[in-house]
Amino acid sequence: MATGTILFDMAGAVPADGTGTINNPAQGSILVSTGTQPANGPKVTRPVWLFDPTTDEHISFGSFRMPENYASGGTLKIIVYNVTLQSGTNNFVMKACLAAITPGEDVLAKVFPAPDTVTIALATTQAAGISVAASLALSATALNSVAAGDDVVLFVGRDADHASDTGGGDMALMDVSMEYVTT
Ligand SMILES: [Ca+2]
Ligand SMILES: [Ca+2]
Repeated sequence: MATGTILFDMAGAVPADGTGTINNPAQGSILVSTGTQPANGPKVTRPVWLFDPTTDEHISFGSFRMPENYASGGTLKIIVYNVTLQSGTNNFVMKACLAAITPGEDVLAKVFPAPDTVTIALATTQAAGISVAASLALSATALNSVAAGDDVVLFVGRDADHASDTGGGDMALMDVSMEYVTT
């Protein structure tokens, strides 16, 4: 047993298509550093996803095949930042879960189980653009009985209308990976 890690490509994420109920997309954006670049190098430039403060928004990573050495678990390791200056003490609330399809199972009508949430505490009057790391150990329900070799889609969203999601302005998602227990 060891810890396996799956890295998700931020540029490869897919926004929700806006159909149905609260199936709203986050906005993809390219963040360019305002700092002074080195004489012989570029500006730090990266893809991020921006999540609204009041309306739930979502992206999906997928699909990927669960590694053959997957045994159990699934803990998301996340880094976000606040796009705007915060007023007082605030949190972001994120939500996530997997849809796992075992070969032989119907693909077209697949649905996600109930997602899990994680509350991400920000510093008091946190300045804009400060990165915060968070961790979400997905429950058995949110893991959707995933097994080695399954096809998997991971969704990540901001639970913007959650009572604890008091953070002002957009939440920017920078990084997502998933750790699991190997065979
Ligand atoms: Ca919600
Ligand atoms: Ca909110």
